[in-house]
Amino acid sequence: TDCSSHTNDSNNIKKLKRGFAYKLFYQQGVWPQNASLNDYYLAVSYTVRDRMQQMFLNSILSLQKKESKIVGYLSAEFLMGPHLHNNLINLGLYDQVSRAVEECGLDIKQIIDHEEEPGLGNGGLGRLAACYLDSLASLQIPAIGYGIRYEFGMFDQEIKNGWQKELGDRWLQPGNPWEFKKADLTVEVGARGHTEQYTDDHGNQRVRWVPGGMVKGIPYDTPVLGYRVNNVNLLRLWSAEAPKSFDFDDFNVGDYQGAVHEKIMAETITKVLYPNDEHFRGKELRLFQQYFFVSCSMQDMVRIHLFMFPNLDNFPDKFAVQLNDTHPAIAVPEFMRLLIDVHHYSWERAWDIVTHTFAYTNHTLLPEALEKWPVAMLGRVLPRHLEIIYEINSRFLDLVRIKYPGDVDVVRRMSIIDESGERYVRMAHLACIGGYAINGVAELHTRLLKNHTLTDFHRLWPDKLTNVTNGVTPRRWMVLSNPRLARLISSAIGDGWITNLYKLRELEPMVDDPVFCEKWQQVKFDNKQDICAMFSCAYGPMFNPYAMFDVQVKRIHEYKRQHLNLLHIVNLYQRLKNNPNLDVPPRIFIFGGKAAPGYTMAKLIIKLINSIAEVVNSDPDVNTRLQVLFIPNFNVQIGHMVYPMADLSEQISLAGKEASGTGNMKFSMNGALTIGTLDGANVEIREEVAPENFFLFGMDVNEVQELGTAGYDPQTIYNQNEGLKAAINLIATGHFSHGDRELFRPLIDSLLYHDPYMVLADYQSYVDCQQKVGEVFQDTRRWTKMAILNAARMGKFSSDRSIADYCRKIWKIKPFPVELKL
Ligand code: 26R
Repeated sequence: TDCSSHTNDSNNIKKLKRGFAYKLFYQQGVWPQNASLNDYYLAVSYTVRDRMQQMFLNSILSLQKKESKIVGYLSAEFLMGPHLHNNLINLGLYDQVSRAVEECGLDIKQIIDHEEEPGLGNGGLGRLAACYLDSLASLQIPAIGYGIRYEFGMFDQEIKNGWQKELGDRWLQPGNPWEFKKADLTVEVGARGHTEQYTDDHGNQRVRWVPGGMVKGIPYDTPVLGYRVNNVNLLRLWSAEAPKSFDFDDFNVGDYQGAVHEKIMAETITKVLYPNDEHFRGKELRLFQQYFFVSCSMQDMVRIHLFMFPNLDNFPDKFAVQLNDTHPAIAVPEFMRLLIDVHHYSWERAWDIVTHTFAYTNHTLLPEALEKWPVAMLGRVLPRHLEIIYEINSRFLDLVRIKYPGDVDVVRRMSIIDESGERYVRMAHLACIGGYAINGVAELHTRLLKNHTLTDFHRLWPDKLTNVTNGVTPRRWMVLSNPRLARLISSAIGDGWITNLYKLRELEPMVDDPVFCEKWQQVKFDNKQDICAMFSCAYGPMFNPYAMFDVQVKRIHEYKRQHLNLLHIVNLYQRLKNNPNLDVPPRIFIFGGKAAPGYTMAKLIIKLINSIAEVVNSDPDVNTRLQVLFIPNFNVQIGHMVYPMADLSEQISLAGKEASGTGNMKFSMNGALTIGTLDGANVEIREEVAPENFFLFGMDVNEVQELGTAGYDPQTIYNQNEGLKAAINLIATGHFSHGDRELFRPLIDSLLYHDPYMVLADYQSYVDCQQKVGEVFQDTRRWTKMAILNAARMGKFSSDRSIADYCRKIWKIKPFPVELKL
């Protein structure tokens, strides 16, 4: 049998090579000898795509079976990352394609790295959606991810003179081999205009929306493979186009410009992803983006449903629609409109269907991130929806008044309309009222939702709010990105862990096996060397793989406290300058992350990181033991290299601010230890790995709250802490800015006079904890044991567990395996 599988292999490799040649010739229109790397990337991708097609079409058929229930995952962001590598792994074709490519004289790594990643998301929320699509398919749950096909995804970041520069991300330019345009599934979406009452043919009084304009929504489908299963799910992204490519009426009356203008306006809708993370801005185009993709998606699901059933009565049995934050919450009034105005349901029956369809996930507690649209704006863009929202609200508030007679304050607090000043529509309230379930993304986060942000809703409907702790896919974040570690683990315990991450527990006894521990260290060392080699082009051979790699990669935001990390670095720098014999291990501090283009303070933090790097890295007194590196343009692709090489994972947000975090999980799975606060999922990570394997520091949520009410004064702390004072003064006096005392003043002033995220309050605890980290790192055996135990105990943080929780607690869906019929 060995021999025959060998012939199969070489047959397949032959077929793959023939496939490449065919695609080069007929698709790319080149001979192999003048094919570019891009031609090869596309030829290989199309060949791989062909291998998915049979399973893809089979799976689409099974979506249309009456017995299967489908998850509609509505998300304004899907941060998928590169497809080729992932598809090769999920198909089990990596080795064969790699050989075939090699026999064509090329390197599979080069081809994989050539892919422009679809960066259609900001950070945590978008990447979570992508991990969930992977797990849904792998667990054989029928699902469609619905979103927006942004022409420009997350901007590319360049560092110029230490500052962030944004560049447009033209990810579609080289051609996207993974999507299928489905022109025949085009839908129409209205905007603006007015509503009117009319009497229908049967004499019924009805309302209709007469939009002022229309756009077309064109779906582009990307197949989403599961890991070694026949189920393939669908990512359906909508692109906006003008209804007619040319308006002849306007042209004939001579308004050529007007006709072209209308086309441009329509195509603006899906042009660009808004790069604001956790800071809401009431931009009209953003509101329309949200409505556009939601309307397209709801119409699409209604179409699919009516293909199988005579009416929409049983829609909630066929679809569970998840709202990924409030960005798609306009789905609630949109579905009401479709049911009442288009399908002529009564209000009561429509409301019953709607409130059995939607479930809402909250991803943030930051008040400035909660979406609230000015009533006037919403009424202008979506007049019918505003009417429906008013009606939902009025009926809901009747219920509240019955439940709490005489309590006018609770009515004010729970209303969908915020009337404290300018009037706003609170999208979180709309989502809470319009769905049957609400969930937070980590135990602590859900508790805070119950006790603070959504406490009135929790009191009214005690069963509605539940927790589903986030998770990440071990296929991408271990198998794909850390092949050395995956091989080592599989050689020790088999490969069952890839689909059942709890199996990693079987690694626990290995901590006493010195051979295994040594191999573990070697993997980490090799991963570190890879990245050193990578950056030696830009920086020379300065990075030492024996140093501790201390990493903080995530969006740059004050609540995530990159500047707390920086204060420790400056403190360490000063201690090293003062005492050349200081007994600390060499460390490389690595940062990565993008700042929202309009977030001045975050951009200043990036400048400070790079300014400190410049001084520290060029100072021979310290630079053999302390270095700082800012990796530009942190994205999924760079994440693949970063998580596997980290020794220490920085998860240092102020307790109560990070809803969950998911980078924290990716680091631990790859054998990094965490220094962190009791925030988000850190709490559960620490619980799983045991407190002695986690470096905890800082105030907990209660202490943060108490300090806030007692009156927090950062200046007192500054005045009483010599080390802290010295670090801040060094920055303030221009040591890192060529003597310029003004450059970092906004940051210093903010810390000294406001410090909204209590950096100074947690400073000493952080520095002490870092001291302990350094000591443990010098005991290699101990560190390695802790790292192995961290990875071994990550079972809970597989997105497979999260999706299983959603299925059981919220969607009431069971797996629906697809048979492969050839
Ligand atoms: C512009 C505004 C409306 C906006 C607010 C917030 C846009 C984007 C966001 C992103 C938020 C919702 C987000 O990404 N939150 C993150 O979600 C992750 C997945 O649940 C969490 O791990 C992470 O803690 C949280 O910050």
